[in-house]
Amino acid sequence: MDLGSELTMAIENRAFLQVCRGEKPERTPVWIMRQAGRYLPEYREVRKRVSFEQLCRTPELCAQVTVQPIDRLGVDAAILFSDILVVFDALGVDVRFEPGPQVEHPVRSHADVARLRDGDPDVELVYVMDAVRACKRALADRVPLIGFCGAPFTILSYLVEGGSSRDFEHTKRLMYAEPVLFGRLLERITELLCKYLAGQVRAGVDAVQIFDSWAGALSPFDYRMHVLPHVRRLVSHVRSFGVPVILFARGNASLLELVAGVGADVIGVDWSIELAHAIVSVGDDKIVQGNLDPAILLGPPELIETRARALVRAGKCARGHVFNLGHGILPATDPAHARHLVEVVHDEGTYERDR
Ligand code: 1CP
Repeated sequence: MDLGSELTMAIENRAFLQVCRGEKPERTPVWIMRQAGRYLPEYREVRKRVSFEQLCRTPELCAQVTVQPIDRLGVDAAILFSDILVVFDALGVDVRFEPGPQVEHPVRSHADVARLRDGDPDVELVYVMDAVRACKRALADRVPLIGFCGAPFTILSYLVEGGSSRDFEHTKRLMYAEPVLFGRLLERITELLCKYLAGQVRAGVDAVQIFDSWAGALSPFDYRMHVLPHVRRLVSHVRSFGVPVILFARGNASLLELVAGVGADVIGVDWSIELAHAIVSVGDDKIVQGNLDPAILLGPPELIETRARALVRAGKCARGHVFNLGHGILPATDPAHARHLVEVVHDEGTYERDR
């Protein structure tokens, strides 16, 4: 079933989808991880009126903040405003953002796993599907819409730790001391994520990014043995619907080779490695996304320009390059600097120069 290619034909700015599909675009496309968020005054304005949780559950407001960076920065793709942890609603797990996530009852035992609900994401997360539809209406085919979820391990780590973690003690204890339970929990989460992303595709997203934000907590051996098979299943499930999949595993560049073997259309690269080296690791037949250090946007415009131009040129050694930061934009960033970045990437990345 190929829902993707036909539905996305109408989109005006096709550069992002062209690169994801291995075609040559007119110019290097750029979007910014966490582009809708706290660095934008218009986002903070919305957040004065509603909590983060309410915002995620109000489709019209999600659409409003999803479009904000398109208007202000001129990026080539929108990303659905939501959070990776909303899937806890389908598992019957309460999470609050204060502002970091806090899970009321972390899941650490057989009994905890048995208590998880088996909710249908089309029902329990219908507000996300409605938000996708609202975003598509609000975008009116100007740019493609990226849907997303957390990768199985990253979601598991929040469930088990109960929030953010430095050393992932509870998660790793479960993995080493109770590998069968760990595997069963990852399987449950993967099952849910497959259905959840299928729902997002049906609702209209044009591409999907899977965030494995905490993959870097694992050694390559453990990532390959315990986690990779689940990621592979999720990626191939979503690709079967015909939409491109970006896989972004953060925090350990030595995982890149493994990640490249999963079969995602685009490999996200964090800022800890030179893009040129990342391209060697994954192979120059692969499409990459990344990887400017978000903190560079705190520097002066001339520095942003020099670094961005160099990165666009480095990206031309890959089969395709989606320009992005190597992690989320920092809340202290001046939006004018983010806009400057987009303009520089578009200027340097125009393919006319190469002819
Ligand atoms: O307004 C606020 O105070 C809430 C801050 C906030 C925002 C703006 C959170 C809480 N989540 C989000 C939105 C969000 N989260 C988006 C959509 C916006 C966009 O990209 O434009 C996306 C894609 C995410 C994804 C997300 N949430 C990740 C993966 C990306 C990454 O940064 O690695 C993770 C790990 C989360 C968990 C989360 N949600 C919120 C916070 C503060 C965190 C991180 C906490 C931690 O460090 O563990």
